[in-house]
This record gives sequence, C-alpha cells and structure tokens, in this order.
Amino acid sequence: MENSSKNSKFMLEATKLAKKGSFSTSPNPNVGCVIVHKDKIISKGYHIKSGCEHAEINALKNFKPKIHRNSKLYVTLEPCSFTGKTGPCVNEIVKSGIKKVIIGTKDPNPKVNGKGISFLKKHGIKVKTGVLEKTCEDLNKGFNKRMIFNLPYVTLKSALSTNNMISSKKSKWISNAKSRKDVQFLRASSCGILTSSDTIINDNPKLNVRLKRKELHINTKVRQPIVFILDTNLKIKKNKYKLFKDSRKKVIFNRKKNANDEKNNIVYRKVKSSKNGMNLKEVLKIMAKEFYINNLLVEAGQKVFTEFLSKNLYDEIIIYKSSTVESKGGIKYINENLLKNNKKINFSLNGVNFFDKDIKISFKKK
Ligand code: AOF
Ligand code: ZN
Repeated sequence: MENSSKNSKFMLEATKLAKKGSFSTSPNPNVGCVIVHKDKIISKGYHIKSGCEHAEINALKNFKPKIHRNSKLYVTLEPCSFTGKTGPCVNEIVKSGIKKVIIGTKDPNPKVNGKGISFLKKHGIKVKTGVLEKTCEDLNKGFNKRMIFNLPYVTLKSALSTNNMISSKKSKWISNAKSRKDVQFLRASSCGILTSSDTIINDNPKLNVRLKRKELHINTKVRQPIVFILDTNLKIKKNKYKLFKDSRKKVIFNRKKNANDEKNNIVYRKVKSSKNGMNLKEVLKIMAKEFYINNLLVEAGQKVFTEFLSKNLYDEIIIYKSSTVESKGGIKYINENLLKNNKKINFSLNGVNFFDKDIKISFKKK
C-alpha cells in the first residue's frame, strides 16, 4: 500500500476513536490517536472529558513496553503545547522517542495554532499535517467555531407537518417516536439548548437527554446541555414548568437584570436590547465566552427560527418533516414576510434520512 493511503487508513482509525468523545469532551475537542509500528496499530487512545488526559497521552500510556523510534503517532488534532488542565502533549511525545507524527488538522486554539507542530519539529520529529484534514476538522465543528469566531456552532431544529406547520392541535407531537429519538442524540451532542419563554409557555418542554449511557456507548455520566432561555421581560413563572424541576444549569437572557440564583442553579444575564428585542449575536457571544458552548441546538418557535435566519447566525438547519397535515390553527415555522428580500439566506442540502414516514432533512449554510 502506498504511504498516503496507509496514512489515510490509520488516520481514519484515529477519527473513529475521536468520535467516541462526542457526548462528553466539551468544552474540549474530540481527538483520537493511534500508534503504529511496522504497519500495525500497537496502541490507541482518545480524549474522553475535559480535565482528563488527552488522546496522545492515553495512547502512549496504553502501550507499556518502550516505544520503538520507528513507530509513528497518528493524531486527529495538532498536539497541544501549553499547560491547561493537563500538561503539554508535545513534551510527552518527545520523551517517548517517537520520530514521526502525522496530524489531521491544526488546533485553532490560539494557545496552540501551529506552536505544537513547531515544537515537535524543533525536537527532531518529522511532522506531516493535513491527512484526512476535512474529516478531522468536521469532528470539531463547534470547538473550531468557538476558537476562531468566539461563537458557538448553531443548529436550528424543527419538526414540521407536511404543510410546514410547527404546532399541532391534534396531538402533542408532530414528528414520530423515531424522529424524536434522533433528537435525543442531537441534544446529547450539544453543549447547550436555546429556547424561548414562548416555547416554554406553549409546550412546557423538558429539553433534556433521556438516553442511557449504554445507548450513547459511554462510561461517563450523561451530559445534560445547559438550557438557555430568551425571556426579554422575565415573564416565565418558574414553578409552573417542567424544565425547572431538574437541577441542571439554566441561563435566562433578559433585558432587566444580572443575577445569580445559586440555590436553583439559574443565572440571569442581561443583554443589550433594542425595541426589536434582545441582540441575538450578543447572546451567542456570551454563550461562547462565559459558558464555553461549542455546539448549540436551537429548539424554539417561529420568531426565534426566523430571527436566526434573518440575522444569518445559524450554521445548520435540521427539519423533521412528518406526513401529518395541520389544517387548523397551526403556526408556520418561519415568517416568510420577514425573510422575503433577505439575500443572505443561502444554504445547501446536507443529508436526508428516513424515520418510517418522517423525513429528516439537514441543510448547511453555504
Ligand atoms: C491534544 N489532544 O486530546 C485534546 C487537545 O485544559 P486541557 O489541558 O485539557 O487543554 C485543552 C486544550 O487542549 C483544548 O482547548 C485544545 O486546544 C487542546 N485539546 N489537544 O493535544 C487532545 N483534547
Ligand atoms: Zn494535549
């Protein structure tokens, strides 16, 4: 096999390992690593959780004998070169005696961003970068967006009837049980969920992850996304809604006060507002800066959905389209009047899945 296809093959194994962290690593990135000797994988590692060891360190530790200098280390993300919650991986790689490191993509964290690569080279290690680069980059869309733009990666999710309505008079649900189970996985891979006071008042959602560890194939505790609520005038009466029955963190964006209700784990965060409401970009910036949100899932109604589209603040749209028709009293998922002459809206089809009679359609911003 040629060197380049060998490199891709081993990097692919490393990406599979990285994916195992998808439900637990945030705010850190998903990273996988394999160590190869004489074209065989001799050790594997991946990053599980912030504060725990990085992928490379796990792979180095998982191999007990002295590593041969001709072994190669494949890692999906540039090894780090600074001390955060853990020490710099580059030091351990140099100490291991390995002389060749193959990297998927550069770490966009300004504290690394090429410094890891330079350090390895300075210490006589041959470095190859850009192997399966796009796949490795896609492992960390949220982390990358936060590091580069100080904003979270935003996914808008909605369940629609055939005639594009989001509320149902007939039943509590528009989409079927399989689609709703899929949403559970979306929630499990999100660091935060954004909703509005109107959605809470109308639907009384739980917005939590109800999957078990086994279903997510993880050994760590199931992560519950932080709930962010847009409640401009603080109109929600908390004791009325299911969401406030659990103890996970909630952040209420509003235009009246900054406060910390420690007993109930609620943060009130005042946001710049105009007569049109709170500044959504500001809301996203706060999420990234103060709450380290990489991936944000938006589960709200027409007003919020339309606002994200019109302000061009989304990255992905996921629609679960059911076969039901809402004839009376439904609400359209977007306000078309507000989007009519908006030239910024430009997305392309990203994928389609079927859940019995429901269709999941995802779009990406172009
Ligand atoms: C790696 N391998 O597996 C990961 C890396 O606070 P710390 O010490 O965990 O450092 C977090 C930063 O390290 C994170 O922001 C990112 O730049 C890098 N993550 N690096 O070499 C890994 N998870
Ligand atoms: Zn590291």
